[in-house]
Amino acid sequence: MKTSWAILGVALLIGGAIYFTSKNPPQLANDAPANNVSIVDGKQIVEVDVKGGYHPKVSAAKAGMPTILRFNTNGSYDCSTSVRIPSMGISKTLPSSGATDIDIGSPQVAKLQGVCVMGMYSFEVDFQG
Ligand SMILES: [Cu+2]
Repeated sequence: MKTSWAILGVALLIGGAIYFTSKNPPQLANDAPANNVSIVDGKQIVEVDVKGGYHPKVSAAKAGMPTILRFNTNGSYDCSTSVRIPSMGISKTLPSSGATDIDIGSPQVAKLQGVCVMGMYSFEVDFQG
């Protein structure tokens, strides 16, 4: 009797381990909210990778906080390196590799839209209250 309970317990442990492992397959990480916003010295830094478009396409940030947009390029030679944020009158040509910071002040609640010079690639920073 004691042995069968022990076997059942082990079976449950293994089953549970398989269940929880299968609930979190690695590919789900791509669907998780982007973790690309950090706060350094009271400023929030929103990092956007630039290469054949903008990644992540949507970032979530805090409204009313001094904000820096940081564009990271790495062997990027396509038109996404010519980035524009029309609502702020920002137009910037990024180096093919490096980090380019743009201070955008403390935006209020808004969805900030950025596009490449041709308008084919876009990204959004969602400033939330
Ligand atoms: Cu383009």
